[in-house]
Amino acid sequence: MLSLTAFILMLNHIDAEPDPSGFKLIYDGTNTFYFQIWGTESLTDTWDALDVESGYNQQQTWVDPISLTTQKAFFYRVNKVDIQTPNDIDGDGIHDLLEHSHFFLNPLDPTDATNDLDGNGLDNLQESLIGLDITLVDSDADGMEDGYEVQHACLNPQLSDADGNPDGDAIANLMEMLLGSDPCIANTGTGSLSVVYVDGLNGNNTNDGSITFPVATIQKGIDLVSSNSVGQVIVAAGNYTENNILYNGVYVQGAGTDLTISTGRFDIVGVTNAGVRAMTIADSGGYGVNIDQSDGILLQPESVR
Ligand SMILES: [Ca+2]
Ligand SMILES: [Ca+2]
Ligand SMILES: [Ca+2]
Ligand SMILES: [Ca+2]
Repeated sequence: MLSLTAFILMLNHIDAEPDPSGFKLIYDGTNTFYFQIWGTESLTDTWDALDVESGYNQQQTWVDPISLTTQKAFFYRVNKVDIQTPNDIDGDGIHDLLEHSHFFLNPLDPTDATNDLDGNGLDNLQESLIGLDITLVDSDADGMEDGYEVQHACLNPQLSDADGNPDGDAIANLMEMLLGSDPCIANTGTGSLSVVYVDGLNGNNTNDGSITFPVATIQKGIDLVSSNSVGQVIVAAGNYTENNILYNGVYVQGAGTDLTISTGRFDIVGVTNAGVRAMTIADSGGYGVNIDQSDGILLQPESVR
């Protein structure tokens, strides 16, 4: 004998009617609540989670995908849940509303919490607990992936901190990532990683390139870093009209758009892991940057014109 019973909990209004394609629940939606639908074949059994439905201020219909003809006695229960305090029907740690709003998550499947949808090294549960976007490799779009930022406690995956320097060693966070050094531990001495300062106005190419005694041209800065191995050339605001040749592992960083302006050319040929950023590269009559047969090149001038 077929017996269908709808249990109505905390709902203002609900209709239940048989439907050839399955048992149908019709209820009044609301913007401030969502609904969990549970079912069981026997009131002495545990309730099984059947679905999560969002509210809306209109009549909602939910149809059980199991057809009536194959259904034995069945009982339904609808729970109304405040969207401000969502539950977690599958108990995987990711709340129902987040799962319901992303088609690739299933509020009834606890295994999707351990997937890493965007492949950034953090699984979906870790991202949801931190409040990161589980669809974005780099939630704050600062060039450093979420997983990298979480692994380094001095970085903030929800704040654009590529230019920050929490270890106070003169190498900005993004540069540390690209150079393979730890952004949270100051690089002491020159070692294999060096920083050379360039100041077109106050520098002199006979200087050592320290912050106190900067060199005058970008190329001199590149040459000094390259002679040491890898590192960063920090170029002060000003106009630079030289042509430059970039080498492996050297990153040139200006003071920002329209502050550091290069009207010379950057030749990046046969180079691995190098870059130019935070400066304006103006057209010097042909092209500002020539990249050829190179790999891992970061080119992030604010404007190339
Ligand atoms: Ca969940
Ligand atoms: Ca992820
Ligand atoms: Ca980031
Ligand atoms: Ca640093």
